Amino acid sequence: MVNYLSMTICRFTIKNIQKLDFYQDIIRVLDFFRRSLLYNDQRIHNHLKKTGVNMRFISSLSKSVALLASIAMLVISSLVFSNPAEAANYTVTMGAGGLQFGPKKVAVKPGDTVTFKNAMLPPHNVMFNPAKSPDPNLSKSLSHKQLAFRAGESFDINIPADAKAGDYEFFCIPHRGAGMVGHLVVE
Ligand SMILES: [Cu+2]
Repeated sequence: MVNYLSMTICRFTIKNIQKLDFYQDIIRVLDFFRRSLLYNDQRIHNHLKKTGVNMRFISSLSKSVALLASIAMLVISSLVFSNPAEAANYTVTMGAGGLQFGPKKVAVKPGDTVTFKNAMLPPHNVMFNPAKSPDPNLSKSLSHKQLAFRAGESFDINIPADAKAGDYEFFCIPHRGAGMVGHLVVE
């Protein structure tokens, strides 16, 4: 019963924290640990059946360790959930080697910030295209219509925590015709 419970907790926890790359290694180690315990438990069980030798104390020891392992995983997973991944900051150059954004595509997560910085051939701005986005309202609110004229001038665009995932296309008003178009992909 204890064993079944701990295995269920393990499986549930692993499923839930697998998304977070940073903890992949810990999960792998703990999962290996869990598997070896499961294997060990099976072996002890088979041995018990064959020989009739009372090895229950070893079996229960293995169960206790398995339970400890699951508790450790629960602690780790609760740490993960109470400390969400830190927000990242990305930079997109406006006028990167011509009338274009560099990079043309930036992948972000909700809560991240993108700094748009002037380089060549200003002025530039960033307008999101509501027709080419998963959320037209967010597209409008993300837009920075004010033109940046000065060399090195920059502005930040914050991705709200509840941003809908998908590909948001943006462009620079003065240079849209020249192909100054970019993509913000919210993951
Ligand atoms: Cu421009």
